[in-house]
Amino acid sequence: MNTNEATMMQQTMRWFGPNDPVSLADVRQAGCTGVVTALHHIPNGETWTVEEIQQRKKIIEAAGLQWSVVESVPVHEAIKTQTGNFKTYIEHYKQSIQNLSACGIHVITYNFMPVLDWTRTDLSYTTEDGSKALRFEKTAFVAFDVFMLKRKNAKQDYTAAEIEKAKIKFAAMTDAEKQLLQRNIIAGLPGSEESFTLEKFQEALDAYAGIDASKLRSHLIYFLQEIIPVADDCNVKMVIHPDDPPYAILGLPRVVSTAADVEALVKAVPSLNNGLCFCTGSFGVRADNDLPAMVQQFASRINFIHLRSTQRNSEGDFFEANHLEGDVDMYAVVKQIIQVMQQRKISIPMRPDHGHQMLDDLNKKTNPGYSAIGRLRGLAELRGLEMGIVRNL
Ligand code: DNO
Repeated sequence: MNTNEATMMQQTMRWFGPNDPVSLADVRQAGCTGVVTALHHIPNGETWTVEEIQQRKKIIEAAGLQWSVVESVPVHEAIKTQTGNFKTYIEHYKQSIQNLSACGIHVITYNFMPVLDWTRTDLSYTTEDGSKALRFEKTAFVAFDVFMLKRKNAKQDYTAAEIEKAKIKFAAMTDAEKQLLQRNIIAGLPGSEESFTLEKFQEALDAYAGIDASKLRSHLIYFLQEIIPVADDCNVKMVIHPDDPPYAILGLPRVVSTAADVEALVKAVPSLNNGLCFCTGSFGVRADNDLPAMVQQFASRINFIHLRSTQRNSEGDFFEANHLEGDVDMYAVVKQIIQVMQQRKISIPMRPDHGHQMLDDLNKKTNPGYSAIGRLRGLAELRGLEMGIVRNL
């Protein structure tokens, strides 16, 4: 083996646990050595016990894999709004960090997006080659917000032209289409921590009345000031996942969308265990995010990587493109990551984030974005790209 190869990214895939239609054996055959998973059955806010963690770890190791990264230990909504029992939930969170560390798991992903995790309007958008991708269509989103949810003041967030387009779209939609759109937006995509009915959803949004971006940021910083010292003590790297999409939606603030956002967190809590999950698909939706420059800027804190591309248009829509296509300059990003790994003399875990539904995936029930073959294609292409760059250095 070339010595440079030792610094290639660790290949992993997300696995949703024993009920995932993609098995651990599949993940292994895809070329992975690690998995990224979470104890999705533990209610949000409760402590992950050593017993539960060990039980899951054994299953993974019995399949010849390693539990490389936790994605995610959810942050309870009360912590984001600083209401109710939020201090108790923070104590539970600290205990979960300690327990994971005691079990030998040292990278923990989380996010701080209010109410909704990642958001799309269409989960089976047919691309030009017939494979299916996830898509965010601005007009559909505006139609949901203004005409279905009927959120107060929603109209202020859009231009008159956007509202007019949404009105026309909404009028042409069948009831089934409306229901599907609602489900896609609020019923929770895989890995999301919450799922809602329309009424409950409005209540969840209302909890953020009076919480603007600067307040939400201060709540995140408070949370970091509490948990990062614990992570320092037990050698755990906390990595925050960026907002997806990386801007405010539905009147909710979002504070992990740009380099300046991440910089503010780093300044407030400088420990290197206050780290970043570098997700190219999320950050890449904004044309003003310079991804290779961000890898360089946060070189010392990127401890988990999601590689994915999106294709934007001028209407504010985007769809998830093939991994080496779309708006993300994957060559430049991977090259920069390799440099970081060589400087730090470490291998950083990476997962191909999402994949199209293609070939046999099209006839199977798959978790949206988490098909076996689509991700296998992504992983294979990324691995080849990486090896080509490494061997050329
Ligand atoms: C989507 C994912 C998100 C992400 C969480 C991290 O595929 O990237 O669900 O895992 O936001 O906390």
